[in-house]
Amino acid sequence: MSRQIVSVVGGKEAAAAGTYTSLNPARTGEVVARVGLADAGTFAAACRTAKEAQREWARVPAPVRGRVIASIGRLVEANAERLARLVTEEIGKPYAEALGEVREIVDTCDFFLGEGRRLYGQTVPSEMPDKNLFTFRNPIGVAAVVTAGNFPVAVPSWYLVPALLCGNAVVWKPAEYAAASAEAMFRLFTAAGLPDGVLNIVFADGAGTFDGLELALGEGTVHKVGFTGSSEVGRKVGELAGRHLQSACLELGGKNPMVIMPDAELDLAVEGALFSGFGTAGQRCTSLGTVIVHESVHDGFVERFARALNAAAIGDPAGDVLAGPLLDQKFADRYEEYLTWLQPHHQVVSGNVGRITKDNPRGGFDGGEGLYYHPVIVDGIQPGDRLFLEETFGPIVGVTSFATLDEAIELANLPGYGLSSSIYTTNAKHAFRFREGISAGMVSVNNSTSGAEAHLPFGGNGKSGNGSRQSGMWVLDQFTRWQSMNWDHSGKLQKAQMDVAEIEPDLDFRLP
Ligand code: UN1
Repeated sequence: MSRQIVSVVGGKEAAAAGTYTSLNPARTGEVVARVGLADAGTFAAACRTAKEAQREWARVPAPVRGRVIASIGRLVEANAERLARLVTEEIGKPYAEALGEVREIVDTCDFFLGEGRRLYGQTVPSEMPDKNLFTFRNPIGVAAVVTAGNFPVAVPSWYLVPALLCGNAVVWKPAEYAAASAEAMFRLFTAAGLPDGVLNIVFADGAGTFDGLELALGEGTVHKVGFTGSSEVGRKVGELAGRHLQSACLELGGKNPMVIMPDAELDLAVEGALFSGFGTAGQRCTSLGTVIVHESVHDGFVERFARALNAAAIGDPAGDVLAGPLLDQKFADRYEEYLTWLQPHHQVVSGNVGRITKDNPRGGFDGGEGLYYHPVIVDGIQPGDRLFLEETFGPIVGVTSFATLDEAIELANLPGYGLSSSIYTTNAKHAFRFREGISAGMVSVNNSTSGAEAHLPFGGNGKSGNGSRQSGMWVLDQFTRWQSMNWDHSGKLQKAQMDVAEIEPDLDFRLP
């Protein structure tokens, strides 16, 4: 039985201007939810409601807000299997990965429930006597958060949890194709006792969201924009926020490189490349883009990588598989376009290409009604190729080779993204040289490009973002603004820089 879901603003269901049908990508005949889509006006109204609610929420002591975050973590944990099953049903993420994704929300809550008792400011010495300096972290106000559906619950929690903990209200616009998962998470959050209007969920299409955001920014009801999605849309969101003198928190695409040194443990590298490239069917922003492998181990690596991929299971995401279907038709269409970037100088070393069907099966699997695609390894990638330079969200990994580490680093940086990266080596010098030279915000050594832990800074540079970081204590700078205070209790006006005592040194002094 499919669900009917609509936006919830200020604790009340909001009117819908259109509908969207969220389908199960493993069986596209199955409707997961019918989603009422709001218009720009509703989005802007939600931001006004959030602004109202935020005042009271900010006055709730931070340790008490931390207790609410603790309750969210408990509720998510108690509903983990149900939520994970829904994620698997709605976006086709293999169940084990979906459970891991749900775990990431709990980890985020575990981190931030304690932050309620910290949110440290500082006491700072003054230049003058009888004067004290302090810093405070103030909530920003309302955060408008727009998220993708490849991580329909974990990545939103990276915004929602710290934003709420810091005393902000949130208007959350999840991806339409992951609406049921988002709505379930919203219910868990509100069950923890958040006052109405502190967290609002608005389902809308891209255009409605953008127009709504523009309206709200104009009305002064949004003070932080969070966006996870493509570099193309991120640019527009960043521009819009910039016009309103705001810096958005942008988490965008990636073309994440994996460098394999001649001293690498090859089997470990193969395992890492397999998960990085094809876990979540290659649809993580941290998914592997290109393997940059040393020429001396190139042939051995490619042969083992192709063998490992051919042995891996692709199929029903409820089962034990490396990958299920693509997230949604929109992603399948885009992926088919990426496949047109294959050139005569490329060698597909993984077998068949394209949609898995009766006429193009993968072993005994014909894909049924699902959006299943053959996972592809392409060797012979060259630096000028689109497949080398652009993000290809989906199950396709390129391979190219290099002679020196400096050349590998140059290749790894060439596409101009800078989210995640990886090097396989047994030599510490290579690992640190790579770390220093790579432009990515995240570096793995002997590990997958994907699968970051939930309490390290997460974010990218270049086309992967504007330098903002999520997760751990670093995200606090997104959801609070520093306020400095000075308090003079000397009873007189002491002027900074001017009324400062000076102790005269004897600068001519020299040792005998
Ligand atoms: C994303 O795809 O937007 O590090 C985030 C990882 C996950 C998050 C990916 N923890 O791969």
